[in-house]
Amino acid sequence: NAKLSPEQLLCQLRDRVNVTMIQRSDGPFGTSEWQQYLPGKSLSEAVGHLGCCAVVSSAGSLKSSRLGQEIDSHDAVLRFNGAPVRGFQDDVGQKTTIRLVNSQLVTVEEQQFLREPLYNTGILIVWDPAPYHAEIREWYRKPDYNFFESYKAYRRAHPEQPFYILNPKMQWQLWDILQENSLEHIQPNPPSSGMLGIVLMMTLCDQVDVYEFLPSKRQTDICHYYQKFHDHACTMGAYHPLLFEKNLVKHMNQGTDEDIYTHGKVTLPGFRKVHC
Ligand code: NCC
Repeated sequence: NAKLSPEQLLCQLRDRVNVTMIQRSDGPFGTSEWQQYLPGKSLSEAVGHLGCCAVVSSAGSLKSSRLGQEIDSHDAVLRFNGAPVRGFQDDVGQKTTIRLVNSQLVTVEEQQFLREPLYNTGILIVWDPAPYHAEIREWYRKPDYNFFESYKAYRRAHPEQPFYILNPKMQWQLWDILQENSLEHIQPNPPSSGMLGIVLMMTLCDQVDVYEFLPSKRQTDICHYYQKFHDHACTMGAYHPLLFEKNLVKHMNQGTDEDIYTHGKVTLPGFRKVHC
């Protein structure tokens, strides 16, 4: 499963995955109505220059990890979907700089998304599965979940909180690299929020420490650290090509296997630190 060296792989990711947020210049978002909703500042302006960043997966293996302090010592922390910090600080920390959420959560769990104070901290980014290499216009007409009205409602309720829409082109640019670097055929579904978030942070930070994406010795069938629900697919993948994502991340790890085993921790360089 190692067609490219780790260095070559990092260069491919840096040069072929275009991580951008939807802007006014993106076709259907050029209307005067959308002008009021899309944030005025770019994401990089909103976060500034970030040194060391942490990506916190939602895996059950974070439970009893006591990684909270280490996670909070980073300049920025990325979390996913409805992953809480209240009541779990010892294991996952309390800082949330960016929260990446999927469009299903924003649409289907709309009432909770609009009401739950958990979402009011940090910068929000929503992503939606798009058809393979679709143009923005085509995706806009047929999103996987029609989250746009819920996005607008949230923006009206919280106009000061930065809230971006991830440009969907990135998911398939990343998927292509996953496919090219695995021997098996991968189902054509977009990468998980976790994998998208890792690459997002590699564009913003000098270094990215990822926690419990590659499971530690605490590996468990419990899906999330914040729920009692058991499902092996959460760690291994069903819809998302999670196993392939994890293989790719393992291949690029600049930390030690010991750190994976004890802390579930992988260290990746930011793209600014990658020289091709
Ligand atoms: O579970 P989820 O993911 O929110 O987890 C966020 C990311 O953490 C990594 N993870 C999670 C659990 C685990 N045991 N091991 C892990 O490595 C994954 O990288 C994952 O992406 C998603 O990717 O958006 C997902 O969202 C949930 C769900 O929609 C949200 O939690 C909102 O309720 C999906 N679950 C279902 O639809 C039932 C999940 O498949 C993917």
